[in-house]
Amino acid sequence: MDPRNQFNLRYPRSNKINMTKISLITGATSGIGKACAERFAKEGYNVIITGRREERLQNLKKELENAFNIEVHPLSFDIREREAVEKAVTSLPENWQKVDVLVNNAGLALGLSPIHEGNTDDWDTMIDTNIKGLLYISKQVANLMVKNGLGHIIHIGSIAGRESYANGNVYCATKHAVDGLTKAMRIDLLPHNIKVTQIAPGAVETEFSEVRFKGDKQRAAGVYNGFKPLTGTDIADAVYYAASLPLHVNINDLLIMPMAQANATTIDRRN
Ligand code: NDP
Ligand code: 8X3
Repeated sequence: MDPRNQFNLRYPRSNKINMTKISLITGATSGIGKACAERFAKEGYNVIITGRREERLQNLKKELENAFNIEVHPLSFDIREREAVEKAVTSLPENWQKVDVLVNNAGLALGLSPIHEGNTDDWDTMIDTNIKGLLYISKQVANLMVKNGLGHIIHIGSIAGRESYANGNVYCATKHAVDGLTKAMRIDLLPHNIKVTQIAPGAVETEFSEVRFKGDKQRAAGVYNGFKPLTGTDIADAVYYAASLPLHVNINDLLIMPMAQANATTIDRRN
């Protein structure tokens, strides 16, 4: 059998074309995820926003509904808790179950230490959030997409998933895992008309470094000294671009860097 024909690809039912689309964005309380929620809402999507900080989710819901005349469904849970993730997705009201786009963005780095001095609690948190959390929500939402016969999963990877840098060991490993899962999921979900994309940024100025350095704002600010980093909006633009392409086109992978950053560790800080 010609392997190109093995999936008997089906295309979306025409009655879906004019329905309001839904995007589910994890980690929408800050940074890249918040910018993605804003961008999809601006484009007329109804959005499901997730994160642990309930008050921020409620504020964002008000803001987006007022600004863009769309609907927002906030879901507050810790993505590391498998049962909480399952409950959140399986209890979505029926009109929120046709998720067109899942943006797997929730994630973090904690610390920057050589392997023999690493904090093992921090390792667990990064692995549980960036890999296991991404898997838990992907399984649940992919199930909905398989039922719908269509979908798009977009992972926020990182330059840290392409290169390992000094003292970044476990964070870099989690983002290498996201890279591997992007490729694996694309294969598994191909027969179900589900696209899988990775958007991998270099330095983006968000709360990321403040989280990595556990509230040390001065050290966090130093990460972006002397050059113009990317913004959450720059990444949201790329995420939306990937999501907006025709059905037959998929962006497999995009590596997006600030102009001043050549690779994970070479940054021109003369400005
Ligand atoms: P922020 O710290 O600004 O945002 C992180 C988001 O992840 C928050 O909304 C946070 O929500 C959510 N999150 C973290 N842990 C959990 C958890 N246990 N359960 C649920 N949600 C969680 O950082 P960024 O916007 O920069 O990071 C977003 C993604 O981008 C991450 O995956 C990061 O690895 C990646 N990235 C970032 C880069 C950068 O330079 N900033 C570059 C490359 C990739 P809450 O705290 O409310 O739960
Ligand atoms: C975040 C970018 O370079 O701090 O993924 O790892 S970096």
